[in-house]
Amino acid sequence: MSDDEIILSELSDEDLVQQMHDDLYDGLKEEIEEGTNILLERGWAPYKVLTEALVEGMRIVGIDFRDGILFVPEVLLSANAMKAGMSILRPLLAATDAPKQGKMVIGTVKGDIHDIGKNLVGMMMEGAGFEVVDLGINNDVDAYLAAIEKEQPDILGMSALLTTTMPYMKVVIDTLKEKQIRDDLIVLVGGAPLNEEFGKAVGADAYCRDAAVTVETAKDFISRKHNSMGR
Ligand code: B1M
Repeated sequence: MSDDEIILSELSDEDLVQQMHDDLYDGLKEEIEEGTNILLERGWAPYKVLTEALVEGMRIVGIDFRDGILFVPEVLLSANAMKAGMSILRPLLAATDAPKQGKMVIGTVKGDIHDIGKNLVGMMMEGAGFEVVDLGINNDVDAYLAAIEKEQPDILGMSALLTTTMPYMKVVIDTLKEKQIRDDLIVLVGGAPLNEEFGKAVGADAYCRDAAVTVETAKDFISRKHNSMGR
């Protein structure tokens, strides 16, 4: 061991989180796993580890990716490290006594391979008591239609991270309208380049800024659906 090697377990919480941002930046999977476990052992709530150590770290990666300081291969390593941390948190976030809420099919749209945000939404929805069917990335309209037919979900979730792929959400929603099944579903959309106006323009029920908002929005729509059925 070299003299300057950092022992993660000896760092204060604040320094450890800072170090995890650096390790995520450097794509160090094992260090991210270790840091995640240390914070959990110190009594941090899984959601706090997720948002403060992992999501914040990825936000910093995003800035340097945008500015041409980091490139795709490096960001892929960061994404892998992030996913390793998320897989430790997933069972903890999913372990819930929450009453069963409903079913959601979610997938990233055609042409888009970003899946971290979508996975996070899926994890949080499971934690809130929803059954989640994850279609993965790069879904064309037929993939969504087949899943809706097979799974009969209450909610369709779509994710897009690129300005070039987000218009595809309208293609999917317009097809649902053509097939006269649009009103059978609660359609929620999300992803960094979207906003509320875009959500309305494509005909979604709501744009969800992040995973926590998605959970609240989904619960709200499900309870409204149940109330209107009860009338
Ligand atoms: Co890409 N990428 N990327 N990328 N990447 C962005 C999105 C970008 C903003 C980076 C930048 O320039 N600043 C930029 C898009 C620019 C634009 O369109 N305006 C970009 C680009 C350009 C590209 C490529 C074109 C680069 C290239 O090849 N030259 C390429 C495209 C590939 C493709 O999809 N066809 C590409 C590739 C990649 C990697 C493969 C290297 C990797 C993805 C790995 C993976 O996902 N497995 C990657 C990454 C990691 C990023 C950034 C850095 C981080 C995204 C992320 O995971 N964020 C990203 C920068 C950024 O977003 N600022 C960037 C963390 C995650 C927790 O947040 O995904 O926003 P987010 O999800 C949030 C909310 O948005 C919301 O909730 C989530 C959790 O709170 N949400 C939903 C998301 N989906 C939802 C669905 C819902 C509800 C809420 O449904 C109901």
